[in-house]
Amino acid sequence: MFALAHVQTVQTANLLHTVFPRNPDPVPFQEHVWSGRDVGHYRHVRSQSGHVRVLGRCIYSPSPPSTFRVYNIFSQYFLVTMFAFALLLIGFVNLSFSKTVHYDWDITWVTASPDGFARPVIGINGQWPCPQIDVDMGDRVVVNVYNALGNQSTTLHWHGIFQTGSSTMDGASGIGQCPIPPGGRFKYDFEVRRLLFLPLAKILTQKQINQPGTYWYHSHNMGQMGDGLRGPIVVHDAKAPYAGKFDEEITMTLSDWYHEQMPNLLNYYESTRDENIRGGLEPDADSGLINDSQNVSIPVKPGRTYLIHIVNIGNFAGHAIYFDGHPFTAVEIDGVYVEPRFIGTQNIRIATGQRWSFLVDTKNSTDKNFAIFATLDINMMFPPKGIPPPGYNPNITAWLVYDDKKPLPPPVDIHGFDFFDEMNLVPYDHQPILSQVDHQIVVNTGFANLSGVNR
Ligand SMILES: [Cu+2]
Repeated sequence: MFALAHVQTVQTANLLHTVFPRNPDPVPFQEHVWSGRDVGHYRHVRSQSGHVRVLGRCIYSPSPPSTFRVYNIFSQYFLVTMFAFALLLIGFVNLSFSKTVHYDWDITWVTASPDGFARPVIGINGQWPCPQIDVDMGDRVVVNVYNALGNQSTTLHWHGIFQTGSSTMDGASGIGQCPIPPGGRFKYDFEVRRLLFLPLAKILTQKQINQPGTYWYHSHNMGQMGDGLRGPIVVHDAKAPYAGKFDEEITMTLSDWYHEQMPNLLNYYESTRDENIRGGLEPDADSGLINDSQNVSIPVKPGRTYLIHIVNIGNFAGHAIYFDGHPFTAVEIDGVYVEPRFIGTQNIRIATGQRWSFLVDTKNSTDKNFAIFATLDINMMFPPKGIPPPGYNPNITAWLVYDDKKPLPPPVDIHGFDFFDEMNLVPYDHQPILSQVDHQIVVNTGFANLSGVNR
């Protein structure tokens, strides 16, 4: 320990001498010949330049008489040295526990038919749905992107990740970065933290993720997330309040889905055609998806507790979701731990971009499989009455499958929802709601019809 401290001390002192050459006393310590009984005692010392250094302490002693190094414990050098040593130590500890999660991603067109209608979708390395990113707290994420689309530029945005101090990695096209042109490359390399003192945090934490919970990534260019370029991110935390209380993890995605490609839909949405035909409403989704598919089987084992992450990776419509016979206990929402909250038989509403994590206990027997029911928010999609056109199916079914040889039962009929109110969730750290407002600024927003187009 001391040997390391000494080495580091010398380096730091030299560095300081270089940076602050006008310091009247650049020599931090001196060689003195002291007797052994002085070890640990405070003494006056005089530096080589003759400057008196008040009290010093001998902290190193081979058998006397010998040469000691005397530190002035009040010296700026000593304090800086100890501080640098602490940073070095913390940095070393951090490095030994964190890792870099590295991806090489070619963004490519893929043909897929998640609801039975085949269309080009945007995938990664020739695969679609896009892969989930799994990282642990303290990890650094490096994603080398190559735009192999040929006909569209692209970016990747990491939804919910704060990108504090790394806004150029945020992926918002035209805001944080230029879009990556076809044939272009971009290296995303980001750190996530809630610490306030950034330069210090940077030294202390290297490039770390310390936002735990559920997130997702998506293209932030040309509406491409609606063409498939999106996937979940889960930041695992060994110190989560629910750590040790679950056996396995499952991630589920929810999405609205469109048969037309996004550039066409965006042109339509921002045209007088849409205004004339539908009063400027957003284009209708053709269907809804669970896990970028429909009628998916999610295998589960009996007598287990699952941590289930649910992400709405869609474009516009919110979802309602219900697991038959399997009540949820909410433990995280949008990357914030909450006091475990038993939702019971109430329904969950998930807005676009929103994330929840639930603990769900499975049944003790494998006698039966259970339906999962999700539906697009038709109130939002078909205002003002929330009545879809005849034949429109906003519903999606999946199953918790205990035994794949047993039948997959149809979902129960639901004629109305009893939604759980998220305002009843309590943050795990009990951070109080801001209450006293000193000054209020009211900003009204609304739609306007400009040149015959809803804006
Ligand atoms: Cu987003």
